[in-house]
Amino acid sequence: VSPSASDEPARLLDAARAGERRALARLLSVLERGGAEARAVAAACTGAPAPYVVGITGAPGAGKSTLTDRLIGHARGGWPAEGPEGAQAIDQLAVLAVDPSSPLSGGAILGDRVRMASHATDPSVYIRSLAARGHLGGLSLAVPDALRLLGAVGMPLVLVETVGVGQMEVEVASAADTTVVVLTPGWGDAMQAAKAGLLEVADLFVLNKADRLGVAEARRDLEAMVALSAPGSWHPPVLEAVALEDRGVDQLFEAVGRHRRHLVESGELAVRRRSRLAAQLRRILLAAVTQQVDAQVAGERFEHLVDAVLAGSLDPYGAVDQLLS
Ligand SMILES: Nc1nc2c(ncn2[C@@H]2O[C@H](COP(=O)(O)OP(=O)(O)O)[C@@H](O)[C@H]2O)c(=O)[nH]1
Ligand SMILES: [Mg+2]
Repeated sequence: VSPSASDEPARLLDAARAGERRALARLLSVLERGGAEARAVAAACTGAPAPYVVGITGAPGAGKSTLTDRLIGHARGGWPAEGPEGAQAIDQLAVLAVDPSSPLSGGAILGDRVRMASHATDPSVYIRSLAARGHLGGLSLAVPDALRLLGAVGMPLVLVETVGVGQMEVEVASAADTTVVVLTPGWGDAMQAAKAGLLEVADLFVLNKADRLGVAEARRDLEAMVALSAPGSWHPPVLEAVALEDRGVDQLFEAVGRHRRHLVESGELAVRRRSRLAAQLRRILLAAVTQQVDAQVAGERFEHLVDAVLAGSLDPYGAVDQLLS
């Protein structure tokens, strides 16, 4: 029996669950393209466990990819032992490098691949770049779909690196369970982050390139700004790291573990995930409605109504009422 098109996602998902990376890569490509096929993949992932998602964002060149590469190494040791759950193994993990700027994921991601090369041969680490190729709703829909898929194939942890600090990057990064904002001790870096809206979404700050001058000043500026933002039950710590030399990255992973425990114990993880899901449903609805509107506008009836308004026999709102009825 030859498999029908509708069997394809389920078959690929089974293969990906069994560890076939090519099947996983194909499924992610389907999600990037969007459309009916992507919907079938999303449906096949129904009920799958969610991975823990760590977003890593910050200006280009801050050292996100280098830091991510080092984080992989520390994460492979499992979640820290403290807390009610005790030590938990992380038997495999995925890294998604998300690039909203280039629809065909160009040079930036290639450089990232090189900087994450120390895990290239580790079969329990899956590294993939993701760009939205015509996915209706763009990356804001493709990323959650990809995360659900990675959970469905058994990834307990996903690190999501975004390339820059645009609005889309902030949106993607803040859709993580723990959002890490990477800054460097350069003049005005904290100010830039504040402008990009990064201070509000940060759960942890990392001052990377702490081997450079100006770390104390950068910390002072940042802490002053963080103190001004709304106080919650979690106070975002400011950590220092030299990713290049793997300094401070173990403390960073420990802090991610502490934040995760805080979210679980306070019940905030469930609350956050629910509101994220609500936002996703809203975006799907918006995309669907937009598609319907575009179809109306392209139709003959729409043109007739424009003519009617032009001729003075109908007002614009009345015309739209007719379209909606
Ligand atoms: N001096 C110094 N350079 C670093 C450090 N971490 C990364 N870099 C360098 O900064 C550059 C940009 O790093 P990359 O990880 O690609 O940054 P990304 O664009 O944020 O992903 C590379 O040349 C890295 O080698 C660090 O801790 N100290
Ligand atoms: Mg990078």
